[in-house]
Amino acid sequence: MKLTRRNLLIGTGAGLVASGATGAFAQDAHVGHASPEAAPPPATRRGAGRVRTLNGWSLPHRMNGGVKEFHLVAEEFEHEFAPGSKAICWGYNGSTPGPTIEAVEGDRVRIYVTNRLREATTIHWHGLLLPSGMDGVGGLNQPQIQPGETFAYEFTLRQHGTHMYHPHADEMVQMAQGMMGLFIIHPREAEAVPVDRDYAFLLHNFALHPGTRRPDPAVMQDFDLWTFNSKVFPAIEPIVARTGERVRIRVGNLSMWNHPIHLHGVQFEVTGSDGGRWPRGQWRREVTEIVGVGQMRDIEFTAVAGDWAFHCHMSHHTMGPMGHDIPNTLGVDQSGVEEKIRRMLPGYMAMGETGMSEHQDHTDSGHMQGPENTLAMMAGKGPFGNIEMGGMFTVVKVRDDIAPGDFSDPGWYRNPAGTVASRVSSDPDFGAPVRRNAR
Ligand SMILES: [Cu+2]
Repeated sequence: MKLTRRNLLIGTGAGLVASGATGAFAQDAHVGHASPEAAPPPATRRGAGRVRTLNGWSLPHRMNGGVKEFHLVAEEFEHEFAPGSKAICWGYNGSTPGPTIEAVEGDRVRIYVTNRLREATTIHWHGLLLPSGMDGVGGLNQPQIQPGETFAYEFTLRQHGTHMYHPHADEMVQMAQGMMGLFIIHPREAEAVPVDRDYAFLLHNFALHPGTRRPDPAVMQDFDLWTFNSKVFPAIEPIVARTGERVRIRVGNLSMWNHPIHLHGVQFEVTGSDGGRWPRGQWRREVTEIVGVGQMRDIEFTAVAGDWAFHCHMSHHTMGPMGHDIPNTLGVDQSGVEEKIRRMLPGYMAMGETGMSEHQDHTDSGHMQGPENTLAMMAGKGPFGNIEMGGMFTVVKVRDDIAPGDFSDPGWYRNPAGTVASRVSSDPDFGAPVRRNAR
């Protein structure tokens, strides 16, 4: 049965279900080969890229006779969505999403794909213009890559833009376990409007039911974890910039929902997609951009000092795990009921009467502890208290004094005096509040 917060809390869940193995997995990351020609940069978390992959990294390559060679290894490992929530996931080279592949328009690339899963896989290069036999649909374009085998894909990059890679074999399962990655092709010529900071991430969803350790591939709508690069708030890195810098954020969607991605504090321009950077006359000014399933969108803006929320606007997508089939208790007087249930189920808490913010992670006080390996519905502390978010949420942190290339978290914004909303000591002198339909 599906274990939800509700049936666990009211005692019908009959304890925790641990699906799959537990414990540490050897993280067996493979990042290319030693190169006699040009030693690849050390396989740091960040790798060799120009793009800042949120919480992720770019895959080093080696040159071999004018061809850029990469090596992806499909495998299983343990992944942490945020402290307190780990799962056995699938991905590439020890991470979900897999490392970002970066190359330049015109490059000849050869990508080795080794399958260390226990079932066949392939990789589809989503949005890339290439020969049919390199397109990666198992059975249609190529034989499946069986466990233990290595295949080579080779093609010339005839475009630039923000793209993705993902399996086209048992897609429902393999993508549900986290198999995906970014494939970013830089234009050959310098961009007419250059950017100072270039961020990228993929939107995804995982059905990691409370108390379990493997994502459930059968779920189609009611997911538990809504992720930027397989992380949830507050574990998603902030997007850091210096005041006045031009920032690009590339967002791709391999989840099962469309996501209206919303940025506070600025009007951004939508400047590109899988189709590359659009001609300037097509740039659109927006504050929310829907990134549809299977789509990419690039947004750009001039950074304005402050701490600015950046999130999906589907309100369930900025929440942690929840019971989707619970009755609506908003406004329901539960006094007395709580006591009665507590006699049968010690520690039971009636919830939802005044709202859901009691589902905040109050681990300091020991309040609202969920099942093992399960995040609270809301989390995160800011300079003014609980942020009450989860899932697809992070903060764009812009400061006047950030050095170029410094991506470290600058802490919370220090608001200039007199620029913070605050409690007033006496009622405003409006007389009776003006209300519609007042009698
Ligand atoms: Cu969303």
